[in-house]
Amino acid sequence: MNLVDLSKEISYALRHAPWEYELELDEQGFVPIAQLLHALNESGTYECEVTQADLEQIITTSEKKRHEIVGDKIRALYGHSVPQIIKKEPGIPPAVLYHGTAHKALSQILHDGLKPMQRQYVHLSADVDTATRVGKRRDGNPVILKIDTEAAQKAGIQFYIGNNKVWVCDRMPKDFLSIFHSKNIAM
Ligand code: HQG
Repeated sequence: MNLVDLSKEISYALRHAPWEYELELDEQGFVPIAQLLHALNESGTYECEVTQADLEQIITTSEKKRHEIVGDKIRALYGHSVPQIIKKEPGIPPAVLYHGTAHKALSQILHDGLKPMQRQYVHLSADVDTATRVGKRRDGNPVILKIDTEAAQKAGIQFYIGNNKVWVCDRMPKDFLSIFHSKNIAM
């Protein structure tokens, strides 16, 4: 069983296209594990039967905690783009969060703030390493933005829990952003 491919397909099903799998997310994004396994095994994509043990192995061995099992249900912890807004649990984040992105997006972000773009929420990282990894998906030497979460909360911005490394919010106005690292600016 290729667990990376399986993890990607589960993220696709639970974040972006549950209807392609005849799944319906509840308001926190959960689906019954049995229904997900049924859909994955019906598709004929996998040579061996996908089992709950495979899902558990993905969660315990992945370097990122993307999915969560609670009782007989599973959900994606962040990254959703489905039209139905997934309710996230509010929380108090660390005083500073980070966001890694491409240099080509920087001027737009410093003008408009961070927007969710294709997803439901803006995704922020708890540490520079995580933000760098996120940013490297788009830029070999990404810009790292620093977010003053205390000032943002004072201005009414609510933060929600993704996982231990990922926090989300609805938007992040430019007032609370500063450049922590850029290839163009030595900080
Ligand atoms: C950028 C992955 C122009 C933003 C990652 C980002 C993360 C703007 C891109 C998670 C903008 C959206 C989410 C604005 C934001 N103007 N560009 N005003 N506001 N952007 O993929 O944060 O591995 O939706 O900087 O690791 O990159 O799949 O968000 O570059 O944790 O589990 O628009 O997804 O997780 O891109 O990544 P994304 P993200 P997984």
